[in-house]
Parts: sequence; C-alpha cells; structure tokens
Amino acid sequence: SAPGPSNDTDEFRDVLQESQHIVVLAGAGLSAASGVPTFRDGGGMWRSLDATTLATPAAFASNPSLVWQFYHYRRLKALNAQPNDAHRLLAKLSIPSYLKTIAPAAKTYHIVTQNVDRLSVVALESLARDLADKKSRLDRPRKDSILEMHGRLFDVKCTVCDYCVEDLTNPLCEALGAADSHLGDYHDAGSKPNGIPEAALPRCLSCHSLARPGVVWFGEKPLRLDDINSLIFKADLCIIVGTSLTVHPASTYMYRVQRHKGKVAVFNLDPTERDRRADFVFAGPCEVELPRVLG
Ligand code: BJW
Ligand code: ZN
Repeated sequence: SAPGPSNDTDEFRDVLQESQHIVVLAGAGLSAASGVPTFRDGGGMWRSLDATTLATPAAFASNPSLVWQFYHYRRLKALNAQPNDAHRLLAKLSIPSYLKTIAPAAKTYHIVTQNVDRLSVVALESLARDLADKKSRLDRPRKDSILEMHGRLFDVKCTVCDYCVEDLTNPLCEALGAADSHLGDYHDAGSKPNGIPEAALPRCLSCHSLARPGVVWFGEKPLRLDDINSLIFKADLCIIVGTSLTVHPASTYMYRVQRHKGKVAVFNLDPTERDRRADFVFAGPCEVELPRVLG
C-alpha cells in the first residue's frame, strides 16, 4: 500500500525551509482548548438540539427566536473564552520577521478560518498590544492575515438590507438576556423554549427589519472566496488545524493544494481517513502539537 503521511518533525521543518506561500486552514478544534465546543465530535449540542441543524436558513425562518437564543448562548461562550497556545502561535507567525525565523523563504502567510468565535483575531490583537508595550523590535502582526470564511458570531446582519455591524454587547437585546434567566424552564431534553416575539429580537439599526447572526449557514456562500481561492491556488504549504474537513468548500482545499504539488500538514486530535492523503499528520491536541512542531 502507499506510504502513509509522515509525522517526522525534522522532515516537516525541511519543508518549512522551502515554503513561500503558507496557508493555515483552521476549524473548531483550534478553539476546543479555549472551551468552545466543536460541531461534530460530540461537542455541538445545545438543549439536546444538534448545532448543525440550527445553523441553517430554514431553522431561522421557521423559528428565529430559537436560533437567536442558540446564538446568544454561543456569543456568551465565545466572549468569555480566551485564545489558547495554538491561536497564539498562529498569530505570532503573522509577524513577518518572526515568520522568517521559522520559514526563511516565506513571502505570504494567511489564516483561513472556518471559526466564527473571533479568537484568532483576539490573539492577534493582544499580541500587537504586547509588542507595542514592550517596544519590541519585531514588526507588527498583519491583521489582514486572517480570513473568516464562515463569518463572525459578533456580526449582526440585516435580513433585508445590506447593513451589518460588529456588536460585542451582551445581551444583544433585553429579551435574549431575560430568556437566559428561564434557562431552567427548558433545559431538559424535548421541552420547548418560550418564543421571543420577532419585534423583541435584534433589529437592523438602519431599516429596523429583523436582524440575524452574521455567520454563514448551510446553503449560503462562504465569505472572502475570491481571496481564499487565490491563496489556495498559490499555496505551497497548507497547514490544516482542528477541522473534520466535512464541510464544503473548505473540504476541497487540501486536494487543490496537492494538485499543484503543494504540501499538506494536518494537526488534528483524531486523524480521519481523509488525513491519510496528507503529507504530514501530527495527531494530538493542536495547542500542544503546533508549538512543539513549529514553535
Ligand atoms: C481537535 C481538537 C484539538 C478537537 N486539537 N484538533 C449535500 C447536501 C446539502 C449541502 C451540501 C451537500 N454537499 C455539499 C453541500 C454544501 C454544504 C456542505 O458542505 N454540507 C456538508 C455537511 C454535506 N456547504 C455549504 O452549504 C457551504 N456553502 C457552500 O458550499 O456554498 C456553495 C458555494 C461554494 C463555493 C462557491 C460558491 C458557492 C456553507 C457551509 C457553512 C457552514 N456553516 C457552519 C456554521 C457556522 C455558523 C455557526 O457556527 O453556527 O460552520 S457548520 C459548522 O461546520 C461550522 C464550521 O465552521 C464547519 C466546519 O466544522 P469544523 O470546524 O470542521 O468542526 P468539526 O466539529 O466538524 O471538527 C472538529 C475537528 O477538530 C475534529 O476533527 C476533531 O478531531 C478536532 N479537534 N479538538 C486539534 N484540541
Ligand atoms: Zn436593514
């Protein structure tokens, strides 16, 4: 049978020496150590409902109150979460002079993330603050290195007009905060949460129509696809972190990079069958493995 992927760090470092265009593709496993539940390995349940059935336009159309309460809960979790060592390492690589110490030939470095929790951005912002405080000689991390392809939990987007705004306040509106205090009433499986009337759900600041979370649901077009496609097209190293690679189009990127002879390294807790086609697999928690292999 064909040789499996390598887990040899020296061999991977040899690849890093040559890599010019590096793309990280991240998923929920990147934030697992920060306490943000994943979707498919048992983490993605809320009040006994499966997260992936709530993340659809149909679910929002039929029960905007339920879907908003789900996102209210997720926003709270993400707001209280801190970046972990994996976020921090990936952020540090976006400092061009630091990147050069690990990948001397590197010309570009990007983080394409399917995550909506904003933790990669938080890691990068706090790194930038640290460097400024310490008057470090390292140059500043590049904020445009992060592409959030499935949107952001904290964006509030109109269902009618184009208005979209980042809003970190919690609760987003009184009714969502009040629904929290009844959590006990409908915590057990099968019971139905009290519906919040549409007028009391978050509204568009511009046209007052019903607003929705600024995330990408199934059947919707992911964001930044033109930018992401050109990054994938020129990537000679793709580092895949904490994703089951089950969701299109992110699931195709690994093969597209390999088609033009780019290398693929996977950092995943439980490697899947799909990962056998990667050039490298580092199995284990990415918050341990990324610093070990790249740090
Ligand atoms: C660790 C770890 C640790 C744990 N360290 N690792 C057939 C029928 C219907 C639809 C389709 C179909 N075939 C294809 C489609 C399209 C559909 C799709 O792919 N469906 C499949 C499920 C079948 N895709 C879409 O609809 C997308 N849009 C699209 O394709 O548009 C068409 C188009 C494309 C291109 C151009 C033009 C048009 C949109 C997909 C939107 C996905 N949205 C969600 C919700 C976001 C909002 C929210 O959060 O609520 O995005 S779904 C959910 O899955 C979320 C995630 O970003 C995404 C991916 O999940 P991820 O990150 O991989 O998480 P998990 O839980 O699956 O995996 C975690 C991994 O981490 C595991 O491997 C663990 O082992 C590991 N791990 N701890 C390292 N410490
Ligand atoms: Zn509007």
